[in-house]
Amino acid sequence: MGFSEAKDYGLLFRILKQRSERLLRPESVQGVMEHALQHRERVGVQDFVLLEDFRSEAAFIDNLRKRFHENIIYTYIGNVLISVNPYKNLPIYTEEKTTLYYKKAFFEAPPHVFAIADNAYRSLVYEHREQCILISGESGSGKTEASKKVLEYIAARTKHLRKVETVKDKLLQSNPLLEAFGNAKTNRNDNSSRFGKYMDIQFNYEGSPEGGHILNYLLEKSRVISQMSGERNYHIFYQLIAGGDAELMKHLRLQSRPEVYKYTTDLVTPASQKLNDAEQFRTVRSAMKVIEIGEDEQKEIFEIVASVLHLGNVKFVQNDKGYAEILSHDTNSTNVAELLKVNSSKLREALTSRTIEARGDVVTTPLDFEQAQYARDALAKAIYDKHFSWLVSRLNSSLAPKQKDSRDSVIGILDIYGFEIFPKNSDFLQATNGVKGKNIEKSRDILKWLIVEHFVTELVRASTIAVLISAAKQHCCNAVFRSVGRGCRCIISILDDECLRPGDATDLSFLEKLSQRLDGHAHFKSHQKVDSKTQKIMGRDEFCLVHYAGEVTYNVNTFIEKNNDLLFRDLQSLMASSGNKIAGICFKDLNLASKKRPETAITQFKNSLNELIKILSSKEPSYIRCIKPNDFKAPMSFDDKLVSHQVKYLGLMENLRVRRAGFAYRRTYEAFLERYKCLSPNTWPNFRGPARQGVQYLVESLKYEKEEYRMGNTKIFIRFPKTLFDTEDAYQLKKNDLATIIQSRWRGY
Ligand code: AD9
Ligand code: MG
Repeated sequence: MGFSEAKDYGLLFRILKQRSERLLRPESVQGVMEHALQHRERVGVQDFVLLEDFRSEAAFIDNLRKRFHENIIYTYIGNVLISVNPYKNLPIYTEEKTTLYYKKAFFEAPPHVFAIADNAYRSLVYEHREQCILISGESGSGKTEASKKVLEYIAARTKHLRKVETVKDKLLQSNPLLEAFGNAKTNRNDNSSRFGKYMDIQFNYEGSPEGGHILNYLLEKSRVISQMSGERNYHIFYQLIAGGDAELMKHLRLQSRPEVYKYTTDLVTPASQKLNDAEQFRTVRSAMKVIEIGEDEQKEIFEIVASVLHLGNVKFVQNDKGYAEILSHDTNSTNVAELLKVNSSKLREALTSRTIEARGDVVTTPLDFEQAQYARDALAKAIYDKHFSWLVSRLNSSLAPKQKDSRDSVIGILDIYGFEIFPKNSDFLQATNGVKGKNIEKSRDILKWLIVEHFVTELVRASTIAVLISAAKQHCCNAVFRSVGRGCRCIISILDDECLRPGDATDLSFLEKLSQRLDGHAHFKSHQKVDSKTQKIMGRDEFCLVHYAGEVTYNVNTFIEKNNDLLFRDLQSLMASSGNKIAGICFKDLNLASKKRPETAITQFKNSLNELIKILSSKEPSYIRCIKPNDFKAPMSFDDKLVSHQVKYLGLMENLRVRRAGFAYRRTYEAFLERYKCLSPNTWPNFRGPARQGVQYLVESLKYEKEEYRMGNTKIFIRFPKTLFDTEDAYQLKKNDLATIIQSRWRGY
């Protein structure tokens, strides 16, 4: 029942006024407090700043656990959202929940990813500040799910606005498409993102999403050719095999069992998974349709995917001179050649020999058995990787706004494997107090490390040390990125130097240089030293970095090879001649004529990283920190030890400590008065004077102590979170009470 429908406003208002006065009597405030206390006992506090013992990690984890068992997965530290993966579907993303977050301040509704999204959206549309949402957490903690919820919320939030449905559909459908090609089942996550993703959602002047742009980082290429036990290759291979119709399968010469292909043999697929894959394949195709990838393009995409599978099955034999050969009746190589529309004998030649130009002479040398296998796998990786990047640029052309408006602004979402270093206290304090420049300075380092870690993870993924790559301290970051140590070198430049050095650079020679140059650095330990934590002597091919939450040992095996990222020239030029248009485009951009050495992987990565930093530096960040509650992907299971580790390396305790100091909460007088006016007889039901005066009445009625708040020019600043939350609790109770009165009075009429 709304006020406008009430017949006797005067009577109604008198009743409400009396009730509100009664509610504000000391004994009823007492009641509210008791009620709130009981509630907190059971479900914990919704913002960690309310914890009595805010320095205790045990209390922190206790609060997370309590809430988790009540199916409350979100908690704040001020305006940072902590999310614990529930590993089950909760009814918290309904339309009703969505509308609950429209135009709300954080403390006005239970913590939620929608609140982060709404806050970013409002800052963008009403205050014209560009936004980015940085999502961090370990693999399987829920980053990608959170990023999807942000997108869904924004789509729902803007549904009343005109003409943008197709753009929103495209933005939403970009997820299943990219996930099919860039996600895979790993031991930690059945749908693990194997690439970093930064997505801009572009808005027009009235706040409607008008387009989008995606940047992708470092797809895990090694997965295309081999996977760890229990893991799978990229989803699309299995989806195509399970869901492709007979005609397509015939065209692609594919059999319906992934086990027959070397690149997808490692895991026998259970029937239920096959059904799911087939279903997902339909989703992928319909996503392609929405994104306006036509039938012809789709066919070419699947030809590329199938050609990678056939390529994996190409077998070599050793001829009597000890060189590799492909038998002329080998159907796998003919399949590849036909699907990619390249000359089949040239393909066989390129896979078994190598042309080198030296001082104007062209020399072709045959490859031995191992080199040929390397060339084949390198080709498979290159095809898949370049094709993935092509897909992203294809998506971008479809997502590009039809008309570029100079007033366009964006919200960026960064979902990338890695963790954040936490800024030093003093700087963070300044950042929270609005010194934006400082904050940006800090986020530069955070991001550098974030991506470096991803890169290093990529390099070491094959190694035996499945360590959580943890957040780095600033100086550790320096060791990797900046000039430190003797001779002023950092790990990256030493690696590049070694890769570019003509002659016999090896992984071990790289390690040797590293040990010499970084000897004595507080955060670097060479293999000659003892690993203090585990008390184990490191292997001769290992080094150790001291990270935020512990020491991580890296194995240098294949560092040089991965950084060089070599694909033999013959294969490159053959692929550039492909009649499959997409494959041709993917390889044509390589400057084959250039005498210059191609950029190393790490240099390319540094460039794209700088690009990302530039983009993010101009935006205001919000943070979502995701936590994985157990290692079994199981609902209702909360492993204290595992969570404690994540709380440490996500720097959450430090975050909380900083948040407790200072007047962390601020609200404009208008907004504060509008929400809480029912809590003072002087401002209820209406207050006609200046908002500042109204708020003054409110704080008097609510008996705020002097040290609890400050009155600014346009805003009230509140020091203790408890003050604010008590006010909010009183408001919630009052609101319910008022609703009951209105309803009962009206029924009586
Ligand atoms: V990785 O670094 O890409 O390997 P993410 O992205 O952090 O990782 P993801 O979002 O993929 O993890 O979540 C893993 C799985 O947890 C999902 O596939 C869901 O099954 C589950 N999950 C995550 N968040 C939620 C949620 N809010 N509600 C329900 C969830 N299930
Ligand atoms: Mg992910």
